[in-house]
This record gives sequence, C-alpha cells and structure tokens, in this order.
Amino acid sequence: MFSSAANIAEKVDFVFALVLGISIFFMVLITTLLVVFVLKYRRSRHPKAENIRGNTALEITWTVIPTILVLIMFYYGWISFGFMRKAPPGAMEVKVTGRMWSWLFEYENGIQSDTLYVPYGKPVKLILSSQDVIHSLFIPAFRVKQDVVPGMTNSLWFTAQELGTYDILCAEYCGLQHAYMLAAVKVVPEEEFLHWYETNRPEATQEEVTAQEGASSAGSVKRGERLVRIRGCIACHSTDGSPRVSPSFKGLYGSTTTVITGDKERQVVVDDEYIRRSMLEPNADIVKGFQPLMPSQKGVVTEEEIRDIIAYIKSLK
Ligand SMILES: [Cu+2]
Repeated sequence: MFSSAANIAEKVDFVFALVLGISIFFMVLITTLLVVFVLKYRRSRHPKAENIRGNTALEITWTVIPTILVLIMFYYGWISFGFMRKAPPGAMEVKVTGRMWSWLFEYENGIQSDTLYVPYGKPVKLILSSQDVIHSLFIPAFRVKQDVVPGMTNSLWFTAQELGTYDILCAEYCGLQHAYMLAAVKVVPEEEFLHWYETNRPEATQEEVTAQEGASSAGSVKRGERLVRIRGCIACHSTDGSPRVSPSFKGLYGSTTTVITGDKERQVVVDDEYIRRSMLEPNADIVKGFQPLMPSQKGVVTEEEIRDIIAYIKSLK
C-alpha cells in the first residue's frame, strides 16, 4: 500500500492511511456497539422501554472528539495539498500536451518525446495543456493526477525517488481510444539523464541523422518514423496493417481508396498531395467506412515534417 517512488506518494499515502485508519476504527466501534445494544436491550431482556433524557458529559464528548479528529484529517490533508500544489523553485520544467490519444513531452532544450525521462532525486514540474478535450495525467506509482484542460494550463510536480519505469495513464474519459492513451515515465540516474538530454537535443539528432544518412531519403524516413510517434498519429493509424479507428499506414501509399467528399463517393489514389491534404484538411475527404475523427494538423506540423511523414508512409509497403 505504501509507495515511495516519488516524494508526493509518501504524503498522499500517509493522509490516505490516516483517514482509512480512523474510518476503520469507527466502523468497528459502531458495529460492535450496535450488536451489543441489540443483544443487551432486546425486548425479552428489557421488556419496558425507558425514556432517557440529556447527558451533558456524553454530548460534549461526542462533539469534541470527532471535531478534533476531523481537524487532524483536515490539517494533514491541507499541508499535503499545499505541498503538492507548489513546486520548489528550480524544478525542471517539462511541457506536457495531451491530445486524442497520446501524450507529448517537451523539454526546455526542444526535445520532444513520447516517454517522460526524469532524473532521479530532482524535482520535476509538468506544465499541462490539452490540444482538444479534457484529459487527466495520472502516474499511479507517484500518486499524482491532474486534469489537462483545453484553454488553460495546469501543473503538477514530483521528485522521483526510485529508479525504474512507471505507467502514465489518462484518467479522464476522452473518446474511443482513451484506454490506450498510455505512456511511461523513466526515472534514470542524473548522469544518464544528462547524457540523454544532450544527445537527444533536436540539433544533435539532426546532425546525427545528417551524418549517417546524408540529407537522403533514408534520413527523411527516419525522421518521419519518429514524427508519427511524437505527433501521436499512431494512436489511430497502425503501421503494421492492423485495424484501428483510422486506416493503417501500411501499404497505404499508392493504393486506391474510396473516399466521401461532401456527400459524393469517389476513388482516389493515395499520393503526396492526398496525404498532405488529409493532414491539413482531414475532413475534406473521409475514407469510406471511417469516422471523421482526425483533428487538422495545420500549424502543428511544418511542410518539412509533412514531407518526412510522407516519406515514412511511402516506406511502409
Ligand atoms: Cu485522454
């Protein structure tokens, strides 16, 4: 029941145990008294009912003790809440974007990742925003959960205290693939984190890809493969042909597909222009048999990124 994976977890678990302990104590006390009274004062043993009036000492006792208990619960709840709400100055900030149906983590040096990497023992502040509907970022092992609401930013913070990989879930029903809106937080030693932080800088990965592949199409495919993960495309489009809520990317390029444009059915060949339009104006042509679920990527992906994504889709024969 007790987790120490993050500093917040200890506080939350303590308050939870306190409230649970007091509740169990009273449940046992009240149930026991109930049974005792039923047996002791049942009609066969107590044929004549008595009318009992007023007992000042008893009334003071049953008012004062519960008041103190409730105030104790309030006190620990309040100081723990205050602790959870206020990140220490100097906490590392990570921007988190929730969208149907994936998470994006962005670091101050421009790294974008679908996994949250954090250094062991350092405070981390997550700045939460949503691109579409209400989500909720939930890390059960850390005992942190915060709504991610469109049009405003929320935040939460923690200091991870145990190395390892922990689940991140969405805790607010947000549509069809809500249950699959999963990610992970990886707690690594600080040195390892700094290494990851440096080698994954956008400029660093750019240099690396350029060094390895030149500015060739292979580099473009590699970047495209990363983009469909980071941008959350694969929440709906599989890359292995398996059916999801949207057409799979595998074998898509060059295929002929039936779309509904306005209310007319027509056949189109999937080419660069069609994919580009599907990203920027997803509701212009709806593939027959699918729902118009895709949000427009206008202003989200750049022309360069669109080219890379197309190169990647092209490679999935
Ligand atoms: Cu969600």
